[in-house]
Amino acid sequence: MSKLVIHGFPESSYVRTARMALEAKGVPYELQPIEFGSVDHLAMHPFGKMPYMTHGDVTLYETSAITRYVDENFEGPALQPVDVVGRARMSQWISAIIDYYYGPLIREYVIERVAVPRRGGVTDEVRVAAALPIVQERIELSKIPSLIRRTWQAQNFRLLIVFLRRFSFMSA
Ligand SMILES: N[C@@H](CCC(=O)N[C@@H](CS)C(=O)NCC(=O)O)C(=O)O
Repeated sequence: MSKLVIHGFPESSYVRTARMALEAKGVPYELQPIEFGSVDHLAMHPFGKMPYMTHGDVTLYETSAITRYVDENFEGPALQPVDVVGRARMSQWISAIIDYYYGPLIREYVIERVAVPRRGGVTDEVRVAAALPIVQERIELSKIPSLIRRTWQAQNFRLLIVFLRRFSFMSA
């Protein structure tokens, strides 16, 4: 069987989520960098993002599609609940993380505080200060720690990535 390849850069939260699913399932894979915006990249991901996946004839983009494929195509621990309500909650959380957490935690906070200075820029402290109360409020609203304790499934990869990055960069 052909090797599964995740195309993207290791720093990306989305790439990490796909890789965590592969690691949890015990599926061997390769990580290959992308020439961002190239004809080859856009041929595989028409919206010009990462990651995308290739596995034999199967090509996929969108992290949720990749993690679902990995879960359902390979042996190993299940990454999705078996019951209907559990799966619906998983989708609810994936969607909520993308819509309500990713922006303030990663785009407004981590990227501004960490990635911008690493690239030689200057952090926009006003932007960071505006993001912090939103982040705090959303953490409190969502009772996230109890969610993480209860299950070890696909939605938690996204959560963990977002929160690990937030916490590891907290003092940056
Ligand atoms: N909906 C996509 C989003 C992927 C995404 O936004 N990836 C970011 C990396 S963290 C990206 O490619 N950013 C580069 C850019 O927007 O130019 C998914 O779930 O895979």
